[in-house]
Amino acid sequence: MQQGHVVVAVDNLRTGRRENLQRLEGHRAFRLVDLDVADPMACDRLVAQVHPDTIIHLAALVSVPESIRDPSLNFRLNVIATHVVAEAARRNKTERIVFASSAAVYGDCQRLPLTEREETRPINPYGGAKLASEALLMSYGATFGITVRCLRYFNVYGPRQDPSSPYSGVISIFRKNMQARIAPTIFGDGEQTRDFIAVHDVARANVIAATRPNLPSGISNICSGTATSLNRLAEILRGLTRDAPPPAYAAARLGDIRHSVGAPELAATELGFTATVPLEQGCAELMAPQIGQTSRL
Ligand code: UD2
Repeated sequence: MQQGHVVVAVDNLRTGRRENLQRLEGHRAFRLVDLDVADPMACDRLVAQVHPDTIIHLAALVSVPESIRDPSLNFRLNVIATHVVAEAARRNKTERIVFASSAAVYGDCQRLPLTEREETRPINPYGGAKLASEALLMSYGATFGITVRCLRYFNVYGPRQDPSSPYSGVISIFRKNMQARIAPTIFGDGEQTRDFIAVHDVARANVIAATRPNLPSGISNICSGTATSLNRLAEILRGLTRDAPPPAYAAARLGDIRHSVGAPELAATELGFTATVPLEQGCAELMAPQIGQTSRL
């Protein structure tokens, strides 16, 4: 919107919250439509009406454990919804689709850092659905001339991430615990590593992928390129909270990936995107109580 674009956000508010978009209410270049993108008629009608240059397809079931508990729901929200979006784009001649994919497509690969050329072997229905969606969209790109850019997000965190489920992102859970002076629980020995990326960087990657002129279709890791252990993460958050208790340890999570870190080079070359928010800075923003709700890094 800062670049003069009009944005129509589509959300069925299954997990999203209207309050998160409160500051955009009344903005003349923004509209929120309450709609399920997996509903073909409704989605097609909206795309025909809005006629967007680009669709950023973010709508999804985002929990790996939920995808294991209810694989059919995962299929509907992650594969069928993508097909519905692709069809709406094809029928209404949308030029570009940016897709929120995931590092989950790599599975538990031992060769690190993970490059986009790495083999994809998802180990849960969520990763499988994201990979199927990538393939479907790329095939639409090749057949119908739509530019498709799949962004493989690594571990995203940010101020409005919901900590209420045990399967929420670890940073949102640790933040909630530390602020309540409750010891966060580390599953396993805490030496597993993740590539954490701030939502501000992820949003910027989406803007670039949506607007960069002459961008070819392709796949990009959206990562920082830095591996951080859970022990180190707990130490950073603890250092930002007065009287925070030390973490407790519990048995490792079944199916937990030991190490995950992405190679950021291709995104830098093809998109001109590099993550800029260091984990310490992103965590400092989160732990500042009032600022965490509203600020922009
Ligand atoms: C993330 C994504 C998932 C998928 C996957 C790809 C989230 C929430 N999930 O799964 O959608 O893209 O990456 O590989 O972003 N942990 C604790 N204590 C807690 C919670 C978690 O120790 O209270 C550990 C957990 O065992 C794991 C690490 O923290 O080793 C990260 O867990 P997560 O659930 O935030 O994300 P992850 O990497 O399992």
